[in-house]
Amino acid sequence: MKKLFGLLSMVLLITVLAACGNGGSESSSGEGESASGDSGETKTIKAGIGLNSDHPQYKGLLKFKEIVEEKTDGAIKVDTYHSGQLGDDRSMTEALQLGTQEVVVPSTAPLANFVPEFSVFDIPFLFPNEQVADEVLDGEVGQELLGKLEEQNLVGLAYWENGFRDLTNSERAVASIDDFEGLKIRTMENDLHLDAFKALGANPTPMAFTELFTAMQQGTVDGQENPYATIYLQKFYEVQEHVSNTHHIYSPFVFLMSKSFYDGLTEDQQKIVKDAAVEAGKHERKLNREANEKYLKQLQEEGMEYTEISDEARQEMVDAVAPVIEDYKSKIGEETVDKVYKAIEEAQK
Ligand code: KDG
Repeated sequence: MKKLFGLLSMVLLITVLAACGNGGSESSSGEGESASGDSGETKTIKAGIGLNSDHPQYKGLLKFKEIVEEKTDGAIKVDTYHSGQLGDDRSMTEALQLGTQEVVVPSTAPLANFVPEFSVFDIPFLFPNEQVADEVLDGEVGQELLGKLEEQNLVGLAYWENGFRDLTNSERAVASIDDFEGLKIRTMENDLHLDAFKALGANPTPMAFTELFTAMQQGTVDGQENPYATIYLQKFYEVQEHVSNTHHIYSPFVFLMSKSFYDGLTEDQQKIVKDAAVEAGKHERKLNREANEKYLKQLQEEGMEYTEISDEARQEMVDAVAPVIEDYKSKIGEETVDKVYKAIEEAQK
């Protein structure tokens, strides 16, 4: 009897341990030996983003899941989390460093707190359009920057797109630099963003995306800046009245993986996750561009007042932030800044 009890306890213990190894995950793909797996044990990727499940970023994440689970025959499964369920960009990135989360797709702006060179993409009015951004990011200098993440225990697998950021607020129509005066604007947690908004005359506050809606609703801030897709899909029109096409910064996303997790994959699996991140990124960029194009109209249909920024007014903004950019060149790293400017020039030829 004692022996039988001992045996039963052992079986129970093994079952519990196997379940823990699965990370208590939500997805239900099969376990077992696979062509791409090394030991037959299923590996689980917890992938989180701050935006909600309607956003193209989440659709991109689902595409990544589909490719990886199919190509590894279920040896790697991907559990996806949206709306900051796992935290904000910064805390999720820290979780990757600690090895308690495997994937996050943050904007490059908060990532500059980990690798300062990423702030090169926070230079206002840097990219003229998405096509040039693609060439620079997917080209030599963009890939070189991804390489710098390794020192931070992170692996940058691909760039995705957040997009050109536009200003919204609940106070007044913003048509020129004068209209920024005193506006309480939430920015991402990034010093260059903060200083650029100060130079425009606004009163900026850095804040995690997960706190933004409530801050606007309660009037802690008057406004924020994000691409139209985010403004619409996160229903910011419920708490914001004005939108202007400031297009002041192009935000890339970086598809990040925890280095300790990546290093534990077989070579085959590393290739699969890398290719999947790139492939899913192409899908995400396409959906994101379609979304940004269609949602300005829908924002107006929801009652937001749209103000067009004239070329002249935009030039005034460019001039106002120029000293800030000068000041940041050495903080970002002159070499990186020069390389990016050169790559932009090349991409326009
Ligand atoms: O999933 C991405 C978001 O967490 C965030 O990067 C969105 O642009 C963003 C912002 O304003 O914080």
